Amino acid sequence: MLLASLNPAAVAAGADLDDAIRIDGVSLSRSDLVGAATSVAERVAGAARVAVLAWPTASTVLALAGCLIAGVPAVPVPADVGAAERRHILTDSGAQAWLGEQPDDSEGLGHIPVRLHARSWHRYAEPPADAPALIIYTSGTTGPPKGVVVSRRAIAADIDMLAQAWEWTADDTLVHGLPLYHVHGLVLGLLGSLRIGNRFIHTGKPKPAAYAEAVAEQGGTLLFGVPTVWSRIVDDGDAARALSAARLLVSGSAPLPVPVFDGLARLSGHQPVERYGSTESLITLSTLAAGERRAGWVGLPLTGVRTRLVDESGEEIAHDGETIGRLHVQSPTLFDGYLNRPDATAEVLAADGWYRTGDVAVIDDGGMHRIVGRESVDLIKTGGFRVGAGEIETVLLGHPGVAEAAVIGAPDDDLGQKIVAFVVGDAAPDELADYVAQQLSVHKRPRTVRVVDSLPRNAMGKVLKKELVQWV
Ligand code: MCA
Ligand code: AMP
Repeated sequence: MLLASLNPAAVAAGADLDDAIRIDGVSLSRSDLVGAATSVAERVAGAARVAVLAWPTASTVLALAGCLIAGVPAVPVPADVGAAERRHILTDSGAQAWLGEQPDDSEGLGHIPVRLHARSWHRYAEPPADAPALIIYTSGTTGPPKGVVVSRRAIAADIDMLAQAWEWTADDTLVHGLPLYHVHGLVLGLLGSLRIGNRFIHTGKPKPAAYAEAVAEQGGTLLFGVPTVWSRIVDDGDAARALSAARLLVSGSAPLPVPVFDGLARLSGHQPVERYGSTESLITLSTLAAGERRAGWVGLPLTGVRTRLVDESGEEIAHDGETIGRLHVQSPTLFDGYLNRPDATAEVLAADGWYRTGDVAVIDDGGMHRIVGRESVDLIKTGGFRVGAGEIETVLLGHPGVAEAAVIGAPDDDLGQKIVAFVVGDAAPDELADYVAQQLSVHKRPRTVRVVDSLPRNAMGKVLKKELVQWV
């Protein structure tokens, strides 16, 4: 079973757990989860796909678990989604209804409520392992986000590989406050907990004090965060010291700066485990609970994963810890393709099963990987969110006060990269940031908008983005 801890027979026979999930002030025992999520499953069974507006609530947990029980692919929609992106996700995914939380504007879709106190003890057969579980929307360098089709098999394999690497067991209490619409918070945090059977605490937002409290007062042992979260915890000092009682601190989704790694080690006594992956591949590399953790390096291939580095002509590159190449991955956790986009799928997923990650890396002779950067400057990682420069530029160009637009990710101590937009036109900078927040999502808004007389371009008219980074 994908959600192994929710096995109705085992739960009925006594394998219950009080407080299996704590989220948004609500506690759900394992039998609450089985009963209420199965009731959701009864209401969605037979649907082709449903949208779940992924606020961090018990309703979202039950909606997602119910879909997985019924074998209905769920489309997690960012809680802070704006109008244009919401429309795109619904149209592209063909979602038939909103399940659970509802947006202000439902875009004409029906609503299936999730009832926290409803119970069903119907037994569903486990859907086939190859069936799609989730369609997760993620940004490319250009165009609107693509729907990544993730199978049940991929999710189960990834969680099992990580459980081995991190010595993650039902005795852990996992804590995080990350969004439930991306791999990190949803697949690893929530579904991982429902598979392994550990307690799961969602802190609402990933605030330093909330992580500290979850460890000190609720027995948190295994903590997940993006580098921005760890950086804020180190800056807090007291919060970092409070994590000494935890078992394992795990960082991922973006590069963890060496000073943050060192700060955590100094203040909490724990060197963080780093792991690397993507929506398309799930998590494929990690340092080990029982192995070396090296600042700036993201670890070894998980069991069943193969990696290679290639140069521009596709030739394999030596694993000498120095020579930089394009990182390709083969893994049982790879996605099934981008929904409705065989062209885009073929660009990154070769017929021989190698996934082109778009990242450049080095591998040392012990198999340890260091991510050096991305092939494209147009894919931005801000606070751990992946954002395409192109999608923001398209929205900005749709504003009547903008004639030209170029977006970059500028280095930022807090967010890793911050979104900076350069525009030619007469719109007010604040208005443009709000406009992007309303159309795409709040987390995709430019943190800085600069109105300029002209954009630097080469002889072909292409914007020189590296020069714009220098301007910042
Ligand atoms: C500001 N706000 C606005 C506006 N400006 N609201 C509307 N319109 C505006 N123009 C408000 C927000 O609503 C929010 O309010 C507040 O300002 C703070 O903004 P926000 O951007 O949310 O906060 P932040 O503190 O900058 O966020 C940092 C963060 C966040 C919490 C670390 O970036 C985060 O959650 N990152 C996690 C990303 C993640 O999970 N990535 C995994 C991808 P209020 O606070 O009141 O709500 S999966 C992946 O990468 C792979 C698989 C992997 O390897 O894991
Ligand atoms: P996403 O599609 O949001 O899952 O983003 C995937 C991308 O995040 C990867 O291709 C990397 O560029 C980046 N990433 C994830 N984990 C790490 C990490 N530990 N170190 C550096 N970059 C990372």
